[in-house]
Amino acid sequence: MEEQKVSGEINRVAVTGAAGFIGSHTCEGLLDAGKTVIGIDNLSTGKRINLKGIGEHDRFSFFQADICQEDAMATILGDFQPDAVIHLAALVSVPIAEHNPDENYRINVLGTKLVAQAALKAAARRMVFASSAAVYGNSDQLPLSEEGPTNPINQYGMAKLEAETLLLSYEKSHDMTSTCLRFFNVYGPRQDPTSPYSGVISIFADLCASGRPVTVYGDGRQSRDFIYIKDITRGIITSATNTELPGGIYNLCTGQGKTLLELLDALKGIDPDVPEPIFEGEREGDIKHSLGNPSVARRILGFEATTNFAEGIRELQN
Ligand code: UD2
Repeated sequence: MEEQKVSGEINRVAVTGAAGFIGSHTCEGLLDAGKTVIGIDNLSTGKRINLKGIGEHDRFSFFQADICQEDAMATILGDFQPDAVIHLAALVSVPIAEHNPDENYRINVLGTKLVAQAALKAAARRMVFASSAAVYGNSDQLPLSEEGPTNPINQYGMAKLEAETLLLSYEKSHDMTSTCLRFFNVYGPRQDPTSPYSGVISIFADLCASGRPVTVYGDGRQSRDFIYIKDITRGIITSATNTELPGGIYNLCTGQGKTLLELLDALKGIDPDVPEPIFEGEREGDIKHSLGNPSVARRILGFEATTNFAEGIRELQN
């Protein structure tokens, strides 16, 4: 942790939500890129085991702290003096956010504000925020584009949208480049499969690995823009560390929809003996298709999701 802040390059990066699925992969990617990293997590849903590969790394330190504790955040970031802050900590469950709107607001909006204020106070030059395709709501104007309308249909999406607005207003009034990345359906190793509201890929991969049948809600022809974790972390890290890139709002997506039937085919390609799926009625409130437009991120960030779907699924079973 001795190396000094050098103006120009981004060397010191703080990551909130570091012990989560996306956070832990992000910390690994930053360390691989030679950065000095601190990870902050209150371990409410994040797990220490996610950091087991980097816990002893000499350029990594972990702090168990809550983003809503203003003093703790000010102290941690003030001591570390990050060049960039990547804010991934959140109340991540859409249904839990729906049932606890105050908690959702406290963590996903006010918590983001506190992190941004602490980042500014610590003179961070860049901030990256984990937003979500949930800000688009149930739009039929596919593919979903940053310039298109936002119309969140749940508390989670509303909070992410409000936090985006807040961060962009900070960018206007302060000397901190803010980048809001709208993640589509992220999948990859370490994603928790245990909740009924976990992402469908983690649930299916987990069931298939133990020879149990999956349940498909609906006819399996619904589609999502599934994006592999390594692509997501590349987008996050580039946005945080490339000082040439402007802030703003960007989709992180592949631009290619995959149906659940295609997902089942990919899983069958790995293990032809996976049991036949059980088909049930559609899940209430489900959307049929979700698809992002990747062209703005490609043009401005130079971002491209390169992981082939079948390869990404194969990585889960290793
Ligand atoms: C996301 C949210 C969800 C809700 C929704 C609103 C996550 C993980 N989910 O769902 O909470 O806010 O956006 O649009 O963030 N499926 C099955 N079998 C299973 C699990 C899922 O068939 O065991 C289906 C599910 O009914 C859906 C598709 O798989 O049609 C994708 O489900 P998902 O929860 O991974 O993602 P999504 O975008 O529907």
